[in-house]
Amino acid sequence: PTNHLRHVESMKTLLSGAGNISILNAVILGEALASEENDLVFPSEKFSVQAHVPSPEKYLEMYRRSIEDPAGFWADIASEFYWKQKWSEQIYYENLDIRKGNIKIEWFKDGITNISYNCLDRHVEAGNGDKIAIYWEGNEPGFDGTLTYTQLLHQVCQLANYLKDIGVRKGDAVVVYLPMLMELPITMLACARIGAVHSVVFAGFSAESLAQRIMDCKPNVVITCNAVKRGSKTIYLKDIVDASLKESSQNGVFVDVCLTYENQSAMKREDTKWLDRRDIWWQDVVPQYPTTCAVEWVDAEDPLFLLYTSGSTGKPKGVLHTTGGYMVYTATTFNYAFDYKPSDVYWCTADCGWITGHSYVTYGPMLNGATVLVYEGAPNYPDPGRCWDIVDKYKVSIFYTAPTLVRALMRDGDQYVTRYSRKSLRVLGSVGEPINPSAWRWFFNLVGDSRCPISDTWWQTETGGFMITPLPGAWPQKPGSTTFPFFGVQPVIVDEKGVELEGECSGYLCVKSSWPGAFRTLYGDHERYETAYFKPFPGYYFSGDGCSRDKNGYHWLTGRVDDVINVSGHRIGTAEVESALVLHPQCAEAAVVGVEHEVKGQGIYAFVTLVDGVPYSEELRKSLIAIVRNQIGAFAAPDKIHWAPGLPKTRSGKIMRRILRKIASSQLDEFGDTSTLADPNVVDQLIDLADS
Ligand code: 6R9
Repeated sequence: PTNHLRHVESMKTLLSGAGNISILNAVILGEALASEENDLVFPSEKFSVQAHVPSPEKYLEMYRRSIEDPAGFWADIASEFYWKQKWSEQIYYENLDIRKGNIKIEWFKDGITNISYNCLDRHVEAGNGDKIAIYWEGNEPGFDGTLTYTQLLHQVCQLANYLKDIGVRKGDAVVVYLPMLMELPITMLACARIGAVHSVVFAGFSAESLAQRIMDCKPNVVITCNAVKRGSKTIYLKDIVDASLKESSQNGVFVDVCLTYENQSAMKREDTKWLDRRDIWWQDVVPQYPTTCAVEWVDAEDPLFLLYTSGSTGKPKGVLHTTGGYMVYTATTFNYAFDYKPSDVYWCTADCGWITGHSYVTYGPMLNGATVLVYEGAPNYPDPGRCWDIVDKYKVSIFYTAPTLVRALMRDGDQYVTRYSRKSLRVLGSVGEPINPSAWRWFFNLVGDSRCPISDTWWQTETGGFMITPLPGAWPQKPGSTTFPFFGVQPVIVDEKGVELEGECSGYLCVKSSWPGAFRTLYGDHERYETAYFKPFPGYYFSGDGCSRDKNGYHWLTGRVDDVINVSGHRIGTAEVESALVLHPQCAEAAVVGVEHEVKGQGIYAFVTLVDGVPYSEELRKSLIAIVRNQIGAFAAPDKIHWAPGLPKTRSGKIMRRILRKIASSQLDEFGDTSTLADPNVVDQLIDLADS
């Protein structure tokens, strides 16, 4: 058997010894238990018996089949969807080994389908058209709306018809810069319906970042809204789009149409700046189109969307996902990892501007015909009890969020949680960064009343869907561990030479063989795709994460091992922040590292060398932070600027980030080997300036 199968066997032995009721009670009561083996949180019997995967044995049986007979395993699942034409005999083709030629991944080749059809029409035709597809909750309490599956289908068709009418064709890119209005999933599904490739840009990105993405994929149409309120702040999105379109046109990329939704609760149309030949109000055109629209049938390997993410260089990577494999994979992972039942009300707090919103606000849930809650506002507005207010209002049963929010709410105090019933909750979820055991326990004990398993899902923009995740009800959890791989996924931990490690180990997390939801390329740059992900450890997909595996086979993610930092679950390349800083005329050089942050997970710590003769000042510090906000977005603003007369470099001029990380986290006695430093005095200067 594979390495992982052996681990599962050892876990079974563990379970047979630990299934005693006193441990179970102690864990459920949240008592601190001394030994590691006792640090297991068991699902209740009541939960397990009703779960899709009720036991380790069942998991093992399904997992084994998914590895030994991937074709049979995935064909059975794929058959539940509508295919205009079935895929060819060979269900998948892959070459993940760079030594054997170009990297290529294909699933359900020659299959013809449409994901929008499978998200909408399929449910309506099955008689579920009256089921609520979207509950929408506005920023202001009391401001809300709903759409049934039939209504959602109609709205999607109207927009699809409009887009076709203005000339959007299969394969064309459409850039979307919208907040969490119902119009965001509507837009994604409308693009997919006509075979257009959506590129959703998180509406917290700056004009500069948006322009960069527009120039990369050259859409004819951008879809936005005039403004949005988040908490007590109003954000003028249309102004940001205007600035980005100005910039892109100066660089020769012209967008014909800017379709703008009038978000009346935030801004009136009269107050919106307008360019007549380009800007069109959504409400003036879209509702006039027919509510039916023939589907554009696409090949399983036709692109579905582009989503830019950060890498270790300054230029964001356009991750490209295709249709068939992504469809089957997001639907299946959603179903199992959340133990989804048709009666569930599901809420994922992620924004559709990130991969979590793509796979687990829109596609995964809707492929399952789920009722999805979409929340426009900030999770702590008007007070830190808002999430639980919403949970009670809609009887949310599956709540999926990020550790940064859990930690923030934990700090605000238990009274905001206990004020609400939360009785409807059944399953909790976590994503974006490692969840520390104390936050895990608070989430489990307080929010979920020790009743709801937590699915801590490890995955990435690149993987399309969950890779290592608990299956609630199947086995005990260890707070902070993402547990075991999903069906069809073969994670391996390798050392720096790329040798697969066995048993209890720690190293670089890679994946052997493809899975249906894997990304197929980086848009316009297949070479970078190969170099960044498949060259570091030949034969494997390299995730960029560190990971250890304990003696029971549980996986523990330890964070990025590349120059990417994770701030509140958002991936930010240190090089991106550095490139922004050096645009400042008084900044000579910058080096950015991540530093532990109580709420955000990691904070951004920037060492800045000024141009000769420029004095340090508070004003300058502010303008350096402002330049990052303007270049990337507010979420990437440095938490700390550390003045640096010089940076620690090797004699060949390479910045020694290891030392900078130590200085940033005040671990001043642990520099390790500094003998390769070109000028050792630099370190002392930096320490002296730490608090200035
Ligand atoms: C889905 C998403 C991916 C990076 C990934 C890793 C971190 C995500 C995690 C986790 C520990 C988890 N990450 N989920 N680390 N435990 N459950 O977040 O995609 O924005 O591409 O970020 O996030 O470092 O490599 P993306």
